[in-house]
Amino acid sequence: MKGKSIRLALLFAVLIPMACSPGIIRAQSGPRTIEINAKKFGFDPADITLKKGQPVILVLKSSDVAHGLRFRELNVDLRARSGIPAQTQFTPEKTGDFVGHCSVFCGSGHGSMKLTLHVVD
Ligand SMILES: [Cu+2]
Repeated sequence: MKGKSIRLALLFAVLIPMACSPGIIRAQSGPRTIEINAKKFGFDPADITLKKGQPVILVLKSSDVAHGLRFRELNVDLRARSGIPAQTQFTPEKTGDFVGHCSVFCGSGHGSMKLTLHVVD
């Protein structure tokens, strides 16, 4: 019984600091997941900085109608509907700014829906 409590205490002593340091968890748990919320007529966030060579999972969510997010240069095209997110994993291989646009016509402001990925070294 006592041994079990000590093991539990040790487990928490390791897990709690890990849970409080997102940097450590990110480094150990594979791709970084980024949630993007789309609604008429914009993306939140509208700017995301990525590291070249670091795999990411982009999750697109819509809170109103169907929206898309396409980066031609990166071969990324997501389409989400309200309540039905879409996701993709990719690894940016070159630095630069990449502008993505909504790829599903969603109304009068559709053409102004942009999201910029800044890929840095
Ligand atoms: Cu649109």
